[in-house]
Amino acid sequence: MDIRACLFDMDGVLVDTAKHHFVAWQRLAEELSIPFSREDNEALKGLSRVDSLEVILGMGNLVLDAQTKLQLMDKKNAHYLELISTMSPDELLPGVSEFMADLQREGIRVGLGSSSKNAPQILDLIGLRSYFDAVIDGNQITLSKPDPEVFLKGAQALGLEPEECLVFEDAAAGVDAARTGGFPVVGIGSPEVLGDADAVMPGFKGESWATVLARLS
Ligand code: B16
Ligand code: MG
Repeated sequence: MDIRACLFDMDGVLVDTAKHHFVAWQRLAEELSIPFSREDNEALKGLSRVDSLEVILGMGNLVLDAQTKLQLMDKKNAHYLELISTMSPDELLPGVSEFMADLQREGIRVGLGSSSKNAPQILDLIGLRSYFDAVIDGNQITLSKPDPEVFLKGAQALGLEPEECLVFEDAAAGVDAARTGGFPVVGIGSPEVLGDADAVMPGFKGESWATVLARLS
């Protein structure tokens, strides 16, 4: 494998924003009288904001007009932005900074492939922005994971082919997206959920570019 870049998903790979998404979606679901648990939140990982809302409305068999859905999404996002406003580099997942520094030393290019429209702001809050050669997020895509659009645009922005970019993903929908696009992919989390990835590891703690490559060989 001739891998020249890494494409990172953000939520759940670089930083644990899932807990904040959960709190914000749960408050909205409560207002709509739809029961929404932490397990239900798992299914939303990697999905766009609108797709996440559709899943929640589906759970409550609720059909709403487009205008109301926009208002609900704005409300959820305002609460989410409030929750993440105090986020700092302390909230980077373990080993992420060290891994980024190692990629820089090794001359491996770095891109973001996140469904989140809040990604640029979060990269700034967690102090990672300077590592990224390309940032593709929810603002530049029309199709949500498991469609590969976000990763294909990432590879294009780096001027590379999919097989030259290693994707890191924590969501099953994201692993599917990478595979459909022809990217090698490392799952971050448990093999039960991410078994379709080329390799699965719990996180970046103790990892380096050399150890990740060894997992793929
Ligand atoms: P926003 P990722 C995804 O980010 C999250 O996993 C998902 O839970 C969220 O709904 C989505 O971003 C959209 O986020 O509301 O901030 O635009 O995992 O693709 O980095
Ligand atoms: Mg994710």
